[in-house]
Amino acid sequence: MRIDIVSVFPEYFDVLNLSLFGKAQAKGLLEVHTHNLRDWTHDVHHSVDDTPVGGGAGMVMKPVVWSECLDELLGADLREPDTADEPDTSDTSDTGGEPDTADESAEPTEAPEITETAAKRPVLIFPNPSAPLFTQRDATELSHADRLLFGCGRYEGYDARIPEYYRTRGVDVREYSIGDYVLNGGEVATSVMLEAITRLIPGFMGNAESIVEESYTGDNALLEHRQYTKPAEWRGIRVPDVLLSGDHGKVDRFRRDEALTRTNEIRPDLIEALDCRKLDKADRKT
Ligand code: 6GU
Repeated sequence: MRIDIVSVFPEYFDVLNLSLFGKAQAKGLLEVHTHNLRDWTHDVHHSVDDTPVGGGAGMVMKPVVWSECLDELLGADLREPDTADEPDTSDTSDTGGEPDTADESAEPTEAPEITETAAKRPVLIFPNPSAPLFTQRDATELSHADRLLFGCGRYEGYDARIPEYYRTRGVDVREYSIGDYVLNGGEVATSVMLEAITRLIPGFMGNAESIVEESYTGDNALLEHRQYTKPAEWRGIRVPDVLLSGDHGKVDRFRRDEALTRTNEIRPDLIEALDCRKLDKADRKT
């Protein structure tokens, strides 16, 4: 997977050369390129933003600077502008940035199917606090992409015509928020999404099974049960006896029950979203 990140603070991403990310690059699983948006400015002040049309506080990132940058980075991957009036809607991937919950309720069965063309199209991601929430489902889908570009906005955001335009050029453009709080720019959100996506690339993590069992994964996403290690008693607090019983059936049932009860307490919205047909009899009692 090739990853490009455009930001006015590209140094922010220097940490990507450390740890698992660095190893994945060394192994050839990933290729990360960071770019300074100001490199595409022509004025002495290297300005990337301007006042909002219609008035209001703050500054908005200029489309002209972004387009010079993105035209260059996307280059050959851009579809000709003259076919632009018919955007490709044949694939099932979410080009419109709609929340994927609608899609989930319609078809709660399988993870989104990745068609060959969808995987080959570059995906351009703009972090945006006013966009649909980025979920594990999005991370899974994007882990199959060949090429991701992140466009980190600052200030009050970026001109809305930027994502609109690149959709017409055949790019799979996404806008995502990472949560209901406001950050100063897209850099932190980009790191969060990148980590969620890249750890799902086969070979990135040592232990593939640990990915399968964790929270938010699969069709019936629950918070994970709690974990314990030895000793069985520590500072007067005992590990639940059933976990020491050696009875794998009982252990599995105990963990499943705990996952259901904890999810119900902490994230009732996830229980609402469960597909009831996938619950067994014992689950329903819990
Ligand atoms: Cl994607 N960007 C910013 N600036 N703030 C956020 C966010 C993104 N997601 C949540 N808050």
